[in-house]
Amino acid sequence: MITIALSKGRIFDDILPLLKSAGIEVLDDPDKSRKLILDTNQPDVRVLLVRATDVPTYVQYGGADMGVVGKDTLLESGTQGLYQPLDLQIAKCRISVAVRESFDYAAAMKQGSRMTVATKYVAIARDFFASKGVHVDLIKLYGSMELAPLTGLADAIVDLVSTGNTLKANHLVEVERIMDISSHLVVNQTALKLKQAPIRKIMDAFALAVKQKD
Ligand code: PRT
Ligand code: MG
Repeated sequence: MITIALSKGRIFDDILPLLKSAGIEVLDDPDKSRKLILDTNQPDVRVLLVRATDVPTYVQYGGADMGVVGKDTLLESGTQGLYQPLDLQIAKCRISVAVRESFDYAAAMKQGSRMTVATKYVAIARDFFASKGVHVDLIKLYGSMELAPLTGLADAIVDLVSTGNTLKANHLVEVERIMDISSHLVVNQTALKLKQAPIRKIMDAFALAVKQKD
């Protein structure tokens, strides 16, 4: 049995064509069913639905053999014991700094000044501002980061952006792009040894499909 950990939403939607290229079709629709373990047309392949941030944990401890997870989540959670063979080029976005339209970001980035930054991505934000030599006070949030500058909780946020519509709707502007993000395949190292043939088959099909797309 090969168990693949996925999160609902954009990663699930974007991985379906890649699974199909590996001959795998998920039989349940996660939006309609309450099942957390989904069958596929392959009797020896199943899909686990877990929170995006839990995918590395499931794969690291062998609860799943492989999984798909955003680079943002990998960077933030650490990747010990995870084999990361492939950038799948799906669920693409960027991680950026955003502030209120009226906020003077350039002044706040001058040496000696202090800025408060709210984010779910504390590690990524800390590394980024440290590399710029700017002192920031970080506030950890778990969602709706856009509210922080609007309520005075923080001067800036570090968050994922794809179309930019969410920032715009909340009168925020993207002032700096920290890095581009896409989702990666992660594989449990022991599973790769014990179930090498079926895992390699899926990895190779994914790699080919990614290559053919660009
Ligand atoms: O939602 P939940 O708390 O369960 O977990 P999650 O947010 O980690 O999962 P999910 O499914 O929302 O995101 C999974 C992965 O998708 C992330 O880890 C990213 O790698 C990737 N991804 C790609 C995105 C986006 N694009 C994205 N736009 N994740 C989140 N967003 C957010 C963005 O922050 C904004 O609030 O979607 C909103 C809309 O974005 P705009 O710019 O198009 O308006
Ligand atoms: Mg989300």
